[in-house]
Amino acid sequence: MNGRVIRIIGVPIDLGADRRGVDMGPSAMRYAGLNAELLRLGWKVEDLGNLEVPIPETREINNKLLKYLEEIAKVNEQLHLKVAEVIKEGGVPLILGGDHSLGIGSLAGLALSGRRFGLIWFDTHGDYNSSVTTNSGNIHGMPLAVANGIGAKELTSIGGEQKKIREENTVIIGARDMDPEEREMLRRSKITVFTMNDIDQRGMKEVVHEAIRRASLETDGIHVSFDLDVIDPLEAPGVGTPVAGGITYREAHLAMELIAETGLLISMDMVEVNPILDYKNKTAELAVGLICSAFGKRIY
Ligand code: EXY
Ligand code: MN
Ligand code: MN
Ligand code: MN
Repeated sequence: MNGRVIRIIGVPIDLGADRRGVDMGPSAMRYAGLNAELLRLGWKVEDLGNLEVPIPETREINNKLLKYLEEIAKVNEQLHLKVAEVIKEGGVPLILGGDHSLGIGSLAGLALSGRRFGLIWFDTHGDYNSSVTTNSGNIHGMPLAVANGIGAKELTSIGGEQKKIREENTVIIGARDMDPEEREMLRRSKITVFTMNDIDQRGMKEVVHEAIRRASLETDGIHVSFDLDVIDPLEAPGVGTPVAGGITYREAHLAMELIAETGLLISMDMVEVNPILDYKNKTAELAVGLICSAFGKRIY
């Protein structure tokens, strides 16, 4: 490997999701042998441990449209500073979730680091809601909108007032469950959305090549935000918001292998592993396998 260090940051947060348990995702992925596997690939690895996630005084919700806003803002404030620090030191941030609300901090940290990055967001969902459009009030359904400057100021202002992503360099892959308003907002944006139908019709190889082309246009690297619920629940049961008809185990690995081949991967989130809903740590093991494919594991 090129001497760069992968720095692992655990974010044991479940406040952005409805189902408890996803806060144990970082432990489940470590338990599945993440560090040893990356070392075996020749990477230098430094595990920075877990960020502190505040325990809310009560689980009763005071803001039904932005549940646990203060706590989630605090965690993402910490995360964005850590991500920027790792990038500035020439390291590779690998952020383990925890629910997808951590995407707010990852993307704000990348923006703070000054890198011009493209974004490939693997997800069943658009994660493009705000307090105006959400039906659940769960902030893990909002991070991509927040990164595009849409939503609660407490979240969009983390890392500065400016938008953290460029729409023309942002691609969603695997969408199959969007809320009506977020779908409209995405349609009006310049973000590219590849649905499951696109993957069925064009194949994962063509979709990923197109995604890489867009994410690398006038940027100096790609951030991958991988939400494990993009994979079919039959192969990844341990997720908080499963939706039938997802991508296959092999399509997911092919996508990671194609991205690895570009040499453009600068950082990665792996989120929404919920060990309580999993079967014998199968989903966490798949997550570790996908991380290794993204960081250059060769089958042959
Ligand atoms: N769109 C729904 C909502 O906003 O509640 C579901 C969001 C699920 C978000 C998961 C992390 O991808
Ligand atoms: Mn998501
Ligand atoms: Mn999702
Ligand atoms: Mn609504």
